[in-house]
Amino acid sequence: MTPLHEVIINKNTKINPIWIMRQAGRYLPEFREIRKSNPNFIKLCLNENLSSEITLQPLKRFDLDAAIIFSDILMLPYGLNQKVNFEKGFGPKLGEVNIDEMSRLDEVDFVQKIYPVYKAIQKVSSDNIIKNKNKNTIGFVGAPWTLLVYIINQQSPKKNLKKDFFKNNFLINRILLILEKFLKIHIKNQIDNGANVIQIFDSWAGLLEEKDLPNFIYSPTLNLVNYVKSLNTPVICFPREIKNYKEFCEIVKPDAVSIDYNVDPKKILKDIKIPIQGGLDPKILLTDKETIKKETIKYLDIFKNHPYIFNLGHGVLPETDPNMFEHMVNTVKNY
Ligand code: 1CP
Repeated sequence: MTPLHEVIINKNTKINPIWIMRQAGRYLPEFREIRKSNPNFIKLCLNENLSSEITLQPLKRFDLDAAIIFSDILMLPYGLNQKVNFEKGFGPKLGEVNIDEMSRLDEVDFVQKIYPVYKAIQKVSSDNIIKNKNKNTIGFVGAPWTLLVYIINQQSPKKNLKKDFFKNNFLINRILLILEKFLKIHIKNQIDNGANVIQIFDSWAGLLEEKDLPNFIYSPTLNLVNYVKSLNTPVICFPREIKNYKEFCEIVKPDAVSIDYNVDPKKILKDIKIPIQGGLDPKILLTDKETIKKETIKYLDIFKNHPYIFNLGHGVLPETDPNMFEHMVNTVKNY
């Protein structure tokens, strides 16, 4: 069994596997080199040779226990024929929603449009670095709520969330139903091609008020979690900055939960029984070796009698020095 499966399925507390959100990409010079000659991000994700190579880059440098496939949560709206562009210095820009066209889309056309993502998963999961070394290939999707945010807002809500976001209830409900259908298809294809853990990223869960959580987070995510479980694959949820992780876990029941860096690790340890992942503030990697070691060990100490997967509390920052990243990985491995 892989170390990740040992922790998630067998609740092993003796080992601390490690992988890092956004480990493939921005902070690595070998990624920037490829990116320089591939200005179109979507096209890069759809180039299975390059996207599988990028996926494996961090595993060639560091002793990580899993690869996360180099793709993006916005490949889903792209597959649904919404225009998606990534603009330098701005982030994602999405086109208008054509709900009738989206409703008519069939499974074959969707899968065909993003097929190279699945080919890349096949390549990664059968590579010797993964297969012979007992490591996982992590597939992922954006949670329905976070995807809805991008689809309707047409850009990151970090910049601004449309004032009339919730106005068209009918449209929102139609999109949520379409997302449910195609997220399941996307998950199934990733698993069929070699992904053996699924992570659901709900990066914008923290935008919602408590009264809206059942409708937009609990119910649609529970539905997906049950679907992944039915495919005998462990599922990790990352409801970033949600007001109440305990309630989320009791209702949605993922196999493991990833915590953000605002969560008090000692408190969550008392609140939550399922395996926990992550937590360390990515900004710690911008400090010095001593601080990195101290903060990394702090998390390992707190969770030493709890099934725990080491990770950060959000993605690794682009300005991170790979040597500092390595120092963190080695601290975990030598613990
Ligand atoms: O070179 C570049 O400019 C591209 C930067 C980049 C990269 C490397 C983007 C644009 N996406 C990715 C890859 C990516 N995205 C991965 C690959 C695997 C990995 O190493 O982890 C994953 C898992 C994602 C997931 C993703 N995309 C999330 C969820 C996680 C999170 O960080 O909260 C989100 C919200 C996105 C949307 C997205 N993709 C890229 C940008 C700039 C954004 C918008 C972020 C925002 O709204 O602030």
